[in-house]
Amino acid sequence: MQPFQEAIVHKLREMYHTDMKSATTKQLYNAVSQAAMDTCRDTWAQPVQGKTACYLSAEFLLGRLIHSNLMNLGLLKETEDLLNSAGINPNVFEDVEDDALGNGGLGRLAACFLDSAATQGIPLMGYGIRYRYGLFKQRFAYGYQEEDADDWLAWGDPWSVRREDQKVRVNFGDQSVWAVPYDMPIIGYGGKVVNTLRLWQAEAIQPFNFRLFNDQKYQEAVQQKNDAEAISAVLYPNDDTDAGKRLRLKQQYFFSSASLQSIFADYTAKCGTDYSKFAEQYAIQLNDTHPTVSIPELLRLLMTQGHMGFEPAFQVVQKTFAYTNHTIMAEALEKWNLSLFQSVLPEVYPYVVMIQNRLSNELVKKNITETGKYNIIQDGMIHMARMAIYSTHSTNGVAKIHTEIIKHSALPEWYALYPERFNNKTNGVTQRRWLALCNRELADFITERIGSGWVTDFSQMSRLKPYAEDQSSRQRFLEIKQEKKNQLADYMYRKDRFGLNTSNIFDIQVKRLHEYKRQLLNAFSILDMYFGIKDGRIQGFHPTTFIFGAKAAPGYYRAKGIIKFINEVANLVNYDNAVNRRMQVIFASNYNVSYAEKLIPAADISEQISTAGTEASGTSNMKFMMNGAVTLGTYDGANIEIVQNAGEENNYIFGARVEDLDKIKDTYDPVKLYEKEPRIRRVVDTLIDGTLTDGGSGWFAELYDSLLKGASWHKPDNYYLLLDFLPYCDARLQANHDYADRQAFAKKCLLNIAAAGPFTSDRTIRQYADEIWHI
Ligand code: GPQ
Repeated sequence: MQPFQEAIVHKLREMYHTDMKSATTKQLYNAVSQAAMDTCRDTWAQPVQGKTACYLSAEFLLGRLIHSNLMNLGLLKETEDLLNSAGINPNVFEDVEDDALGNGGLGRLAACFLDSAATQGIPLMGYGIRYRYGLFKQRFAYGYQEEDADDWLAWGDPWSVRREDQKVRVNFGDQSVWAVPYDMPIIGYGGKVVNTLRLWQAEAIQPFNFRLFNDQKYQEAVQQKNDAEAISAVLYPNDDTDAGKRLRLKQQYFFSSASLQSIFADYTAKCGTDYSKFAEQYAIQLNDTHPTVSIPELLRLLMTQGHMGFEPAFQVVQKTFAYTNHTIMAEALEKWNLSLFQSVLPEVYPYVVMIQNRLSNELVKKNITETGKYNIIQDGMIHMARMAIYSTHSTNGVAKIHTEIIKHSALPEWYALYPERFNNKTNGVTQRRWLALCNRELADFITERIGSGWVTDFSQMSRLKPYAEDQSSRQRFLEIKQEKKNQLADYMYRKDRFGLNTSNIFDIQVKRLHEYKRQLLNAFSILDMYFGIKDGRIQGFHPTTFIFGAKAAPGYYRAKGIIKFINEVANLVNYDNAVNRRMQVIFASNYNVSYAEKLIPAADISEQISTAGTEASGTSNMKFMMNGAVTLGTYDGANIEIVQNAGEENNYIFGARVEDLDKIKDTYDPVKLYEKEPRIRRVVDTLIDGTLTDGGSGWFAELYDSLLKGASWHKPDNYYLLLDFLPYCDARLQANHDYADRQAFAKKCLLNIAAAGPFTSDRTIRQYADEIWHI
């Protein structure tokens, strides 16, 4: 036995008095994880030399850790051999809960950044919240989404270390709590560097009040404990929308203050009490505006504990912080009600006022009299993005088009004032989780041809390009794609009793459910194909399985209506014997990171169909690309950079572009399109003509109205579904037609894989380190 295998056996004995043969999955999971933790403890304890970057984020969507950690430590194979030799299926850990402390792209990006930084030896510490319950689990009941709490701790938490000695106190207007850090090792590939993710848990200062208990006031006796724990109890399930809730503001200040206090104490221990050089030791990146209250918090610490004057303290703040914007959608821009902010954070509010006063003076100096667009405090609200842009030295977007939109249409007044602050950092994803781990067959294929250097240097992927011309490589690629489809089919059968037809094209759209991402457009187009096949209008259609995966925020009723609609479309199609050998529609429930790792490698077609100008970047588009799917998408977010690199001729781009939409936005009339085009009318009418039923909820009629009548807060069809409908259907049928030439299609896929080099988060994080943090 190898030493690590022995360590696992030893852990089983020590922790559970058991052995490989009798251990439960949970025991095995904890023993293997603990044994792996032991191997990296010494490396983890190494102090960081020089400047540290801190990534503050309300979400870290890590996904399941056991396989990635074992892979990065080089212990995956040994572990699997041990399991095999004990007669245990090496897939056992698939039953282990996925870690879900994030909503979608923003949280997953943070996780990719941690992996990439540790792999490249960049000292990056993550700071966030240890939610007791992560993102809800999704079930369908009669086609409606239902939510259950995500009790991720039920599996234990072997990857965290509670650091009781490092807890700090966080004060609100009406309560004071402990923030207790739980540290997780972030193990770089090769295991040479181990960074830290620090997640804060809220706990009561006085968990139990005996005086109240003695007075028989049982509820009141535990009130403080309940109120404290409420702060880190649950992740807000909104993606790309501002909840604006008191508890949410408490969460934001809770982890911001705890992190800043901890960083401040580290600086003091290292450099003493001269805080003027703080920014030479720490760079702090704000992942969207959620941690922006860190800005007045650092100011407060520098001025009260560091005894600095306002101006020098502000200089330090500005040099320390940088801000990443992840959306231009108005509903996501965070604003806090002034009186709410004052009552929750009375000790912080004065520092916000000081920042506002400095801004006011600067605007006067620059002769700007129209200050309404700039003011941090305006109309009874505190504008967090304004505070973030004003008080930091860098504001970045997450794809080229997104950064241009920020500069020229979302925040042009700020760009005019501080053009030098604005920069782009196109997102990326880690090829270790999203290729090496989730698609080992394709990873081997690549390594056999260009060596294994791509695992840590993804620019080497371009060396695959010649193999796109090689018939036997294309054949092998097709075999691998088939194998991944078979594996997905097995998995989905076990999970949901879906019977996927694995000889079909797999056409997949997986992401959060949002109107701007246009899952409804996808469903309409499926209906159009369904009618077209039935009517004989569509001939020579290559059988296709359409797969959706998406969670809707529990309070987002339109999104829930769209889920119900897609499930009804699935019923209609799947039970119609006239078409169901040619089409299948599947809605995978509880889509999450682990599900993505199964779905993405099996895809032929990657659906990226957001309205041009709405998806800041997108990151699943990159995951699909590196797994050899072609993109069927709009000219939006990182799709643009993807197809520019891989060739438009190897992808399927359709629909209106930002410039087109700018021109028509005041005159656009979806009703005209609806009246003119029978195919549009037919699919839209399924919302109200009884073809499909919403079970009396009224949701489908509401969707119908959203397209043709609008609502008090938006114009009809504000995401231009009807405008892009026919071009989308055409592009989709073109891809379907092209697929028939399997060799030619495989060539497109291979060219996409070979062009994926720039879309690694290794490149992205290197750019943050070089251009923003100077590390
Ligand atoms: N994104 Cl503002 C989220 O996942 N949640 C959010 O609250 C906000 C943005 C996404 C964004 O929609 C995607 O286009 C990006 O690729 C992703 O952030 C990472 O930047």
